[in-house]
Amino acid sequence: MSRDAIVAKRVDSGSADLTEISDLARAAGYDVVGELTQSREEDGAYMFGEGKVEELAALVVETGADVVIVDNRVGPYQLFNIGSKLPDEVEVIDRFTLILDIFGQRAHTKKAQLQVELAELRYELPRAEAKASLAKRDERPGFMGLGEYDESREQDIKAQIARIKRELDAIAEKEETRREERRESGFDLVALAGYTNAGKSTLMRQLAADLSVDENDELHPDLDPTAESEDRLFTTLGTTTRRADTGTRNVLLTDTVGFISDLPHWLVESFKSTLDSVYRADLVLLVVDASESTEEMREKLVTCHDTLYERNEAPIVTVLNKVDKVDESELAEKKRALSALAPNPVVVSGLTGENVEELTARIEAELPDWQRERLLLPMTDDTMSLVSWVHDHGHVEREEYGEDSVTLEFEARPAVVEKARSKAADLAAVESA
Ligand SMILES: Nc1nc2c(ncn2[C@@H]2O[C@H](COP(=O)(O)OP(=O)(O)OP(=O)(O)O)[C@@H](O)[C@H]2O)c(=O)[nH]1
Ligand SMILES: [Mg+2]
Repeated sequence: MSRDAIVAKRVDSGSADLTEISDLARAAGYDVVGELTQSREEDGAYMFGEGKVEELAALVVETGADVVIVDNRVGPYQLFNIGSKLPDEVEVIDRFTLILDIFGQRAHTKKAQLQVELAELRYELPRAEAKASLAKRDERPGFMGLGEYDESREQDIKAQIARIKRELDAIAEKEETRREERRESGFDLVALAGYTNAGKSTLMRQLAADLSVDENDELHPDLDPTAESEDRLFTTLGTTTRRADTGTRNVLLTDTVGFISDLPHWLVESFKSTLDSVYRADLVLLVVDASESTEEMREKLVTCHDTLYERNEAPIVTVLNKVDKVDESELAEKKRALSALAPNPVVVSGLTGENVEELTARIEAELPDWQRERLLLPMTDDTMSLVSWVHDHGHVEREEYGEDSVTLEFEARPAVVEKARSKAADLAAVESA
């Protein structure tokens, strides 16, 4: 059964762009049968102007659409008001509900299903809270039943949220352990990040072209030989890790869900553990579709940097992808215009494989070098836990126990060395206190 949708969007001024919301609608399985835009300030009751909503109602009747998708933040009352002008069976949904719908359809793993469930509950919670407090305020006896019902619904949502968070935390912990195990076995972790449809999965297949999966089966049972690509938003939802052959370093490359603009905090938060593969990588390849206009590239780069900003710990290499679709002078102009957001980018085509060697060379060059360090640790209650932490995060080459001290010589990533130093300083401070 195909579902027909009208996409609608309001902007305060200028002209509304429906490209992305239409792509999202198609990704969710809708046929887009009508479009409506408005440029004016927000109306409190209807979000659009009331006249525009009447126009929308006429368009719904004319096209026989089943759903209206609004690419704005629409309050519950505005949603209700718009709906009241439309034929009864027509559903009105916003951008977030649409994205959740796509994620729900693509969620095939336990983790993805939990994340979608969590996002749905977080979407519902403030609405249930509003209902419960409205019902509580209403003293009329006939409404008491509703009040109790909604209050228990609110408690129920909170309990479910807590339960799912616990389950997801446990999964995240396992994944963190696995990342550490991989590092300990000498792998560098490189993550592909970027706006949805930028070409991450396509690039993944290029970089991992010479992969021999069987060779590593025992070490990494979860390595997945395929990373699907399609000209569709959110083709990838889960996380795929493969071995990439870059030369001297042992690299594990991870492909995961793409970023998109204008997502509320609670939605991003629900997918946090998926994005951990990016946030906790040793190097991030930020993939950008260079065949789009400079303005689109700029907006998407800003979204990507915002998404990475607080949590990302790794250096970032910008990768301008799809250069088979861009001529040289245009590319030079785009590089110049975006130099602040995308400094010193590597230019590739994931599709044709053009320039992929340059990218692998860049990966090798940018991966942080391991540092050698020698620490003299005083013997305190916490010394042994620091020693085992260093074992877990680097290669210990010498470990010597003296009367009241331990000498530790090891190699590790700069960040690990720095942390070990500061932990060692803490030990010394405690001892002298
Ligand atoms: N012309 C051209 N098309 C490309 C290139 N790389 C990817 N594409 C196309 O762009 C579309 C998206 O590619 P994907 O690899 O699925 O993109 P993605 O970033 O993984 O997308 P999501 O998983 O949806 O976030 C597909 O139709 C690819 O064939 C390229 O270098 N050149
Ligand atoms: Mg993908």
